[in-house]
Amino acid sequence: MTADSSHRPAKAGPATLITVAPTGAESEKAAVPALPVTLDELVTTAKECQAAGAAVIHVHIRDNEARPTLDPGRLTATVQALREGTDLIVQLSTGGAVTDSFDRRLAVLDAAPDACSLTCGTVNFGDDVFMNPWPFIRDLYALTKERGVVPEFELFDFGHIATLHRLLGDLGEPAGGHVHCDLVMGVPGGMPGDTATLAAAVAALPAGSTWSATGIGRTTLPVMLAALSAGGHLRVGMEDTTSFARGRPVTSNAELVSRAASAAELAQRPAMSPAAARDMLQIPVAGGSK
Ligand code: KMH
Ligand code: ZN
Repeated sequence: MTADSSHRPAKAGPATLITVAPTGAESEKAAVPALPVTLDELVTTAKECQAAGAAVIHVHIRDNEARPTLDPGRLTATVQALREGTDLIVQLSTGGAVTDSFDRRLAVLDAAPDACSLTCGTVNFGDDVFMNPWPFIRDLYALTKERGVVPEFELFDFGHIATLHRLLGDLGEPAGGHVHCDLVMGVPGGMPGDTATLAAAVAALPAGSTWSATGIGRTTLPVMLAALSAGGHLRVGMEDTTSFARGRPVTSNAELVSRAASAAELAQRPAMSPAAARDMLQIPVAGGSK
């Protein structure tokens, strides 16, 4: 892997990696009753999503009042429960909620997940600001390397791609040696979720990297279709959209994964198994060899 941007990113393999982001930190349970917020709900959702074609789960957790939390004990219990109940790659969010401190976000790695999100820059986030200054990005990346946790680079805007190149240039390759990115598109304040933007972003990614894309809200379908047509992978889930179609709320995360798996099948790049995803992302099975 090199951080040289003069080459195109690696072509995707024959299968499509589907990540499910089932909960997020923004939606309220009262407004979105189908949102999984308890550990039982999360594990049930995870099993359904694995059966529907997901290979990775991007996890935010909630407290007893269904508010977002980065409580270390809860995070550890969540990682364990997901490992016991599924084969999914467990990717904890280090983004948390916009109100979470940098220290709390770094401490997410104490739960020893397989993988974690790592956002490569600050971005306006609706009426809020999702803060990711360079020193924090560096510290978090250094910690992922120290702990052997594989990062997924979350890119909300083009400046984040430049920062990813800087990060790889300064600190070297990630744990596992493979760079995987997620283009998060359509956030109010970030890059728009359309085909032209996706194509330009993909062209700027580090050589040899793989990538997925997710479109927030109404950009979900355009981004999914653009990503498949460009050879990328997919992230879907109720973190990113709570509407399945105009006027029709999402009833479960599994239906979003099923729709993504059907689209991938149609593109003749069917959903990737968790084992194949571990191979692609260079993530060993927890407690064993890869
Ligand atoms: N909840 C957002 C403020 C991540 O998980 O790493 C940040 C986010 C990104 O969802
Ligand atoms: Zn997230």
